[in-house]
Order: sequence, then structure tokens, then C-alpha cells
Amino acid sequence: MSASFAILIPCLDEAGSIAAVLQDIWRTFAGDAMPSIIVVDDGSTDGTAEVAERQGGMSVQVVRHDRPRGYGEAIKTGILNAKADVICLMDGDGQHAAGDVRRLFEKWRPGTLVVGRRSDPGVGSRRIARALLRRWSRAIGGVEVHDSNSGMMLFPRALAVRMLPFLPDGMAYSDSFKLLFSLLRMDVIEVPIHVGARQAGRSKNSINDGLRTVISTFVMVVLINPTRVFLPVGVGMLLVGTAWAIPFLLMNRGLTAVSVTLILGGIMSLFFGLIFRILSGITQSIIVGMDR
Ligand SMILES: Nc1nc2c(ncn2[C@@H]2O[C@H](COP(=O)(O)OP(=O)(O)O)[C@@H](O)[C@H]2O)c(=O)[nH]1
Ligand SMILES: [Mg+2]
Repeated sequence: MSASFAILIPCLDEAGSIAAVLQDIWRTFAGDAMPSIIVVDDGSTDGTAEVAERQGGMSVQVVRHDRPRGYGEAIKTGILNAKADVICLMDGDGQHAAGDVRRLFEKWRPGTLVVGRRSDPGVGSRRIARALLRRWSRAIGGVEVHDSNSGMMLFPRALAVRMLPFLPDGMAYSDSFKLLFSLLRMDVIEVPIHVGARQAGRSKNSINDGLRTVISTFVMVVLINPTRVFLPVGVGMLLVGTAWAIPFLLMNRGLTAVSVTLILGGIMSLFFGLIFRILSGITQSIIVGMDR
């Protein structure tokens, strides 16, 4: 049996571009197997949902939040409402091309995440933020996804549903979702895509989103691979605490408060690591189950 596909478009105030996005999808898939389309309107005040309904009629499923609950929340709503086996995320601002979505569909294999990798590295502060976030993900998670922040990605719905409770509500969703996939040692394929200029409205990304992403990706690592955090911290504190103690012991002055604090802290970190390691086994069996 072949898989069914859906395109999920999370939107916040995209009334000026959502109609063109839908037309692009219909043009691209005309005469072919048409994926189902879900637009999640995250409490827009510019009539995004109405435009999508008017434009799409019966062929677009429009789901609304009564107030803005965040990009990640909008995606979660879409994933829960979708009926297809495989979902592709696409921005509602017209920056993504349906032709690229189609190429992602073609690359799909069971259990994989297919990421649309943007060719432009961004400009100014965005370029720096993206590069920093990617380095951070690599340092903390030990995994490499080049365009960790890309909003175009394709994944199996059933697996994503089991990941939802662990994922953040806001813009940090993109990086966290990709990192979670990699940490679970599932395949992440990157496909080059083209990203155009925004057609209407303005970008909603902020510095705050960057900071939340740092925290959220850290949480993903603790969730799946806690040893990576607790082991080096624990061993480091033990070593420094012991080294600090040696000169005082040689002078017969006993253990100092600094040494005791570091050594105890190190032991606690190792114990926490052990507990989180056991919890991560449970989390992994919930998320991945028998899929791998
Ligand atoms: N549901 C929801 N969607 C959002 C939110 N912020 C941005 N988006 C959508 O996410 C996509 C990408 O956002 P955008 O601001 O263009 O980010 P950029 O392309 O990185 O500048 C667009 O389709 C937006 O409508 C939000 O708070 N909630
Ligand atoms: Mg955009």
C-alpha cells in the first residue's frame, strides 16, 4: 500500500499570501496525486482563515486557534488533525515553492525526516543566529543538520504524534524537531530548496526565539542522550574538586569547602545522569516503539 501525503501550513497573519501559496500547490500537483492540504490559522487577526476557506473550498482543511498559541502549537494541531501517513510542512508566507515540496515527497522513505535545505545562509543577524544555532546543536547534540532552522520538512505522522508532548510550542519547534530525530538515530536527509522573498506581511522571528531554541534543544539532549551532559559535568567537577583538595591535604589542612562542594556536585551530577539515562530509555521506547 502506498503512503498518503499531506501539506501542513502553519500561519499567523498571512492573509496576503496564503491564496498564492494554495494556487502554487494546485498548479504544481495538477494532474498528479494531490496531497491533502491543512492550513492552521494560529489566531490571525487579518482574516487568514477566511481567505484560505474562500480560496480552498472543500479541498483545504482549515483549522483555527482562537488566539495565537505559537508556531509549534500550530504544527501540533495540524499533525493531530491530519489523516495522511506523511506530512510536509510549508510556510504560509509564500517563501517556499510547492515544487520543492514535491521533490521532498519524492525523497521520502519510511522512518526518515527529509529537510529542505535553504541555499542562502540568511543575511545580517539572521545569518549569525542560524550559524550559531547550528553549531550549538552540533556541540550539545553531536549531530549535524545543516539547515537546522528550516521550516520545510517531511516526516511520518505516526512518529511525529508520539514526539509532540516533548516538543516546544513556539518557533523553537523547527530546530528541536530535527535534533530529536537525529538524537533518536533516525535518518535525516537534506534536499536543497529555493527560498524566495516574503510576499506580504513581515517575519515573526525574534532574538527571544533564538534563546528559546537554545534552551529547547538542550532539553532534547537531556531527554534522549543525557549522558552527553551529565557525564562531562560530573567528571569535570570531580577532577577539579580533587585537584583543588591536593595542596590543602599536603599541608595537612583538611578538605576545603570548595573541594567538598565540587566533589559532591560531581557525584550528584553522575547520579542524575544515571536517573535521566533510565528515563531516556523509557522516553525512547514511547516515541520510537517498534518503528526502528
Ligand atoms: N501558527 C503560527 N505560525 C507562525 C507564527 N510565527 C510565524 N508563523 C508562520 O511560520 C512561517 C515562517 O514564519 P516567518 O515569520 O516567515 O519566519 P522566517 O521565514 O524565518 O522569517 C510563516 O508561514 C508564518 O506564518 C506563530 O506564532 N504561529
Ligand atoms: Mg518566512
